[in-house]
This record gives sequence, structure tokens and C-alpha cells, in this order.
Amino acid sequence: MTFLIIFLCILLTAVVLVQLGKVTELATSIRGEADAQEDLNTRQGLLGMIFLVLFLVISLVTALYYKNWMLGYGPHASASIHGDSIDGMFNITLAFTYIVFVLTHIALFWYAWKYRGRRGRKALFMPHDTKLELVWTAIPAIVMCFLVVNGLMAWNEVMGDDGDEDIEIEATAQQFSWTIRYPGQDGKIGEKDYKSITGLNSLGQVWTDTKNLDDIIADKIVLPIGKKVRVRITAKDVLHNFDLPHFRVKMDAVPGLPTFFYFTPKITTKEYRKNLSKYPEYQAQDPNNPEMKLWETFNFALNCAELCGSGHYAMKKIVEIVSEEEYNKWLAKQKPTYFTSGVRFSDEDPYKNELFDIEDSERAAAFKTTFESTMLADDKTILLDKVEFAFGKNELTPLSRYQINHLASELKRNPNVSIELAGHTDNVGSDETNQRYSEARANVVYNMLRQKGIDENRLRAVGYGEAQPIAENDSDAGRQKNRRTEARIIAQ
Ligand SMILES: [Cu+2]
Repeated sequence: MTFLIIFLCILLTAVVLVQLGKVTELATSIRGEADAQEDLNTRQGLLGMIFLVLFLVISLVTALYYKNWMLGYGPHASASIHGDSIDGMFNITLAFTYIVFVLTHIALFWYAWKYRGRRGRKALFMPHDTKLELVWTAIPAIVMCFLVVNGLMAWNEVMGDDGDEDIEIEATAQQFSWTIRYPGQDGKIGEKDYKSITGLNSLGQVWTDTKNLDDIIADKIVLPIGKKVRVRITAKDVLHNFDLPHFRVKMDAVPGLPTFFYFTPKITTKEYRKNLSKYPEYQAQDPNNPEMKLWETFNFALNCAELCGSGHYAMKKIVEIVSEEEYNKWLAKQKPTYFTSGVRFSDEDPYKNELFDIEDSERAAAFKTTFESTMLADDKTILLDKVEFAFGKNELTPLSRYQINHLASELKRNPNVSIELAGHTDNVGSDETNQRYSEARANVVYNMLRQKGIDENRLRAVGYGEAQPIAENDSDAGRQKNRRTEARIIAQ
């Protein structure tokens, strides 16, 4: 229905225009060609002047009306320290261009009115005027020089490294998301190499570079107020652009060529929201969250400012500016990717055969608790769950030594305790083979404890073969449980 009405309106307007044209033609033939042309010129000149006034007024009024939505005005003053100088430059450029814009438009329409075609008036023919050429080349050149030099100085100030300490984070763009990496406790971002990219390691972090081990991949950008930040900007596929509009930060993310940007946030998200709440525009309901007002749901955001493909619009990440205390708390809660992504102990892990000190001490503490509670319990069996043997061999896997060390420490701490080391197998293979395996394996652990200085009178190694399963032998998981070494406290 609406469509029909709009269509009819357009049709009627077209008919009216055609009819008006016919009337004018008729009038012309009645009153004579020259008279009619002069009338037409006057009318067109006048319409031009009306257009000029309306155009200038509307451009000014809309700018004022939408002022509080625009970056650089109203509540959207820069959220970073350097942003003010960028805004200042924009305003100077705007002042120059706006004056020129208004003057040239006035001249354009005023001349069309004043020098409209009239009977007896002839146009002036002016082939060349050197002075005029000089003037209108020199003035823009001088203004441009001023703007460009000003801009270069501001750019050097923004991007120059003044030697101040900074927090370095890394943003990697790909179609169609950002990966944000934090340096972790050491404050240093680890190396990466595209050849190291795997399903577990989407950035290609090089794990032999120890700076990588504590690096964190965060789901949003959180930064403390008042601290200088250096963003390392990279891309994995096509050209993207790292854009933080509220901070006046914008830099291309180029595949194969890391770029960077320095900025210092100067207002927290909370303070920014509070500022917004003073403006009636932001009292409206948020269409995405009708229970909240626009100022309440406001967030700084990272966008991609390069048309990088069909999902370009989805490249958005929340940026949160908080107090330094809140930042440290948040950072402490983030887990290093190396430990959370499944890389640890996988084939890609160059450290899979060793434990880091912190892991070792955590395991030692847990083992101590188990040991002590077993001494108090009726069942005196401790499963040595981290003591494993290579398949079909009597050789310990490299990581097994840590738990044997823990066992040795507990035996030294509790000098009255004696233990039996019990070896068990699954039911694959003959009884005799399994019996031999279980004895040999119990002996391997026995010998290691002896080497660590545990007295032989406190130790006994026994092989039980497949006789004492703790799970069904009908699945891999069950058989794995049955292949085990236990320490049984026999005196304490
Ligand atoms: Cu993009």
C-alpha cells in the first residue's frame, strides 16, 4: 500500500513537471523568445540563491544537531593523550576548508545570480592573468605546507619512542577476527613464525623461545589508565587495519610487515560512560538491550578499518580501560596459552620431557598430601600414576623420574615407613611375560629409589603380573589403568 502511494506521488509529480514545461513553452511562443529567456535566467539565478542559503544553513544545523555523536565533539573528546593533538589538527584543517567551502559556494551562486544572461550584456573574455594564477596557487600551497608540517610534527610526537616504559601487546588480524596477545609475567612477547602455525598454535608461537611460555591470548583488550601502550600490529592473510576510533589510533595491519602504534589511554570506560550520561542523546534505550540506556552499554571498540572481505563487519573486539589495580587483577586471572591450548606435553612441545619448577613443586605438594593421608588410611596403597613405562619395554618415560623423586622425598621425611613396590600389567600377552614385565618394572623403581639413598631394608619390589586388575581389561582405557606401579606402605 505504502509503495503504491509513493509510486503514485512520483507519477503525479512527473505529470505536473511535464505540464509546467508545456505551459512555459506556450508562454514563450506567445511572448517572444528573448523575453522568456531573460525571465528564465532570473528565475534560475534566484532558485540558485535559495538553494545556497538552504544548503549552508542545513549543513551547519545538521553538524550542530549531530555534534554529540561525532568523534572530537561533545562527549567524544579523545580517550587517549595524543588524540587531542590529532583532534586539534582536524579542527584546524576543518576551519580552513570550511571557510573556503563557504566562500566558494557563496561566490559560485552569487555570480550565477549577479551575472545572469541579460539582453545587451556581454561576457568579458580573459585568456590569462598571471597575477591571479600566482595568487590562487600560492595561497593553497602555503596553507598545505602549514598543515603538512604540522601533521608531520604531530605524527613524530605520537609515534616517537621517548624511552618511557610501555606495555606491549600484539594484535594479529585475520579474516575475520583479531587475536590479542599479552606478554605475560615477563613483559615480553615471544617470537612467532608462520611455519610454526598448527591447529593448537594459531599464531605460530615458537615454543623454544621461552618468552612465549607465559604469553596470554585474551578475548578482549584490557588496559590500565595512564600507561603507555605499544601495539604490535600484524596480519595473517590480507590487509586489515587496527582502528581504535575513540583513541584516535589507526594503523594498517600488513601481512609480513609488522607495524606498531603508541598510545596512552587517559579515561576509563566507566568515566567515559559517566560523561556520556550527561548528554540527552545517550539517555535513549539501547536497541540491543532494551533494559539499559545507551550510555550504560557503551564500550570502546577495536574495529577493522579496511574492507578486508565479506565478514569485515564482524572484526570487532571490546576495549576496556580500567584502573591499574583492576588491570593487574584481570591479568593475573589470564592463563598462558602454552598451558591452556593443549600444546603442553603434546608432540609440538619441546619441553614435553621435563617439568617446569612450578609444575614440579605443585605435583610434589599433591603427592605429599596423598602420602600423608594414605599413612592414616586403612588402604595403604598409593598409585604412582605418573610413573610410566615405554610400551613393551622396562624403561621409564622421561617424566616418571619426577614422581619417583617425590616418593623418595616422602620416604626421607618419614624414616619409619617401609614400602612394597608393586608392578602390575594388563592381560595382553602371556601370563609369564606379564609376570616378568611386572617384576622388572617394580625393580626399575626399586633401583632408582636405592640410587636416591633409600635403605634397602625399607624397600621390597614385587611383580603381580596381570593378577590384580583395578579395571576391566576390555578397553584401552581399562588396560591402561591396569598397567601401573603402586607403592604400598608395609610399615610405618
Ligand atoms: Cu579486516
